[in-house]
Amino acid sequence: MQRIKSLSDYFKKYELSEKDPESFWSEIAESFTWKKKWDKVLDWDFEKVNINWFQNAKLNITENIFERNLKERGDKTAIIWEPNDPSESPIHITYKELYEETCRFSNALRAKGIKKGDRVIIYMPMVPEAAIAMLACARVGAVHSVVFAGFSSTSLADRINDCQAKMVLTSDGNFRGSKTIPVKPVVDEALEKCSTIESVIVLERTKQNVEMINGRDHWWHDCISEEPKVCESEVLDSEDMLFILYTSGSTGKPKGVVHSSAGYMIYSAYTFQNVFQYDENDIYWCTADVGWITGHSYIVYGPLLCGATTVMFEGVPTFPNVSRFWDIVDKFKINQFYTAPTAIRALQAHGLEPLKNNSLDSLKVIGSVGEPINEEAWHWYHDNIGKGNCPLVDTWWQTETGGIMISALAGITPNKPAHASLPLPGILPVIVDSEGNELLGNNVQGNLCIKFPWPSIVRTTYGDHQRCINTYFSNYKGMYFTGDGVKRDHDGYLRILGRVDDVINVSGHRMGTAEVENAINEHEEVIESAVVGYPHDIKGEGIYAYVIINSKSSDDTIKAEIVNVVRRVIGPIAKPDKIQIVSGLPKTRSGKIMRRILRKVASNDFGNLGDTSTLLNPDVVEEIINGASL
Ligand code: 7RM
Repeated sequence: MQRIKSLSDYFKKYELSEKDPESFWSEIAESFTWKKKWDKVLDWDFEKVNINWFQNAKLNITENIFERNLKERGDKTAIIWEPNDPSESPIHITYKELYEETCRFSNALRAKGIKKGDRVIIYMPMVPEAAIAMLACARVGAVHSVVFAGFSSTSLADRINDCQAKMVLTSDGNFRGSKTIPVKPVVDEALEKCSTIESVIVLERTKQNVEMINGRDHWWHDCISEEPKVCESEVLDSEDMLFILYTSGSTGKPKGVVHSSAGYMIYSAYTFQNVFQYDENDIYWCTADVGWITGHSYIVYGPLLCGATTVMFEGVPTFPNVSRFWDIVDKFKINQFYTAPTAIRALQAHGLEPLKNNSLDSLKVIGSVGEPINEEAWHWYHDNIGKGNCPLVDTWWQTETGGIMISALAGITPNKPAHASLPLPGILPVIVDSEGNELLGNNVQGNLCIKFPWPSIVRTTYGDHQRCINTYFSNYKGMYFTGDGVKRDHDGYLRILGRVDDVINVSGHRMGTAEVENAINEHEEVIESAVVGYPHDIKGEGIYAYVIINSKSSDDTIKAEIVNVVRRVIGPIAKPDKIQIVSGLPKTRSGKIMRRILRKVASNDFGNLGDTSTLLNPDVVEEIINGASL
């Protein structure tokens, strides 16, 4: 794998990637295993959104993880698994063992009729089998779609139906902190609304009682018990779908972001290697869940493609106490630690006491992802976890980008607090104003677009290509629009300012305001609702809901019911933090809700509400301010 060694090397590679992207990427691609090489490196069209990397090449990503690594690293630990309960023993799985387990499960998938192109839903806790499930799908050419196990049965059913999945891989239950959460019953409930699922494979984890439906449901251990430890991999085309991952946007329905095989493989591996500057014997830990893109690219694919040792943690940062993260760092002598600002802020709130028995001396690199990291959290993380001598990589990217786009390279790019800093080689960011004019030079602020394809760019939104075009490629002609605001400072370093659309980022989780509104509106006494984000000390953004109701129940009762509806429809992560019952919403004469005003009120920033003269109902603003739930 090509490795950037110094700042001047970075600038050199960046320049090459800009001048001659095809030779730049093909040189990187050469270090992978191909069944057949490409005819052409790149063909692209941002109008019809037709992007073709490594045209007509054939490969299987799992051969690049296993066959390519086994000779040198067969006995090296691939995954260290730390269970929820620290008194349960961790598990170390070597590359050879992971290969064999993946093969056995691949055979099991084939035995249940899974073929290339079939969609398989993975709804599992953070256990090694979740990674094995992903890899086995990839090995047989099935398209996995991991659904975060905290999502409700409704959300799960929506995703199954959208991609017409044939199979669900799940567990009996899930250990999370002091709780044991049922998982299989959620799947059962979802499947009442789905007709495409032929089988369900259930991993035994919590050993709680679950109902197994004859003919449909099978135990994981039974499925693999007779299967051999070898399994021929399916030959895939570069552009064959590797996975679908659902993500929220500004409309109500989550989109199935599609990633393809070759481009995603190359980009996740290249960025992992270079951003974290992984060395052969390092132990790397990313605290994300495999249900999100960060887990896909930087727990599973990127690290395993690079032959790294990657840690998977089943639990939560606060169980059995708030030292848990730091105990794990010391326990496995973690060298690279990658987490989200929300976790940092939550732990920061407990002060330095929880750190007093930890050395953290093994750390070489610390990373941040998922949301803007505020300067205070940046310094706390840098000074107390990195002890002032670890580079902090603030990595900006998205589900749709597949891998890290803008970030310092550990130990190479000078650190600048709260700045994602510089684009990776091959990434051409542009800042545009609302008319789409490119803002050149330094000290400019605007919307972040990317004007050239990179290997792991989103290929389509599953089942609705037009939606992909409309969402990402129509706002600014000839460019991919990220939905984020950005500032280029006087040094040319980039600082991400957060979403400029109706997406809010709650504890690093993307949430469409429309999605939350739709859930709230399911309550039969709700007439209308409007959801906005507001600054939240720990979560980054909190969810503030304005709700018009037609009810005789007390406000407190209805608020509690609304919270429950959202929990049931989406999942606990989307619960509103604040609910204000209102008699009306500020609307323009054309009937559009003026969210700008609602955002200001929710942020306790009434001073300058801006122009309210176009409002149909200016009186309601006063009422909203007076009743604001602050
Ligand atoms: C990886 C991930 C994407 C959105 C993105 C941003 C925000 C992510 C950073 C960040 C500032 C960062 N994928 N975001 N990383 N904002 N600095 N380092 O999170 O699809 O779930 O979310 O997250 O708004 O558009 S995601």
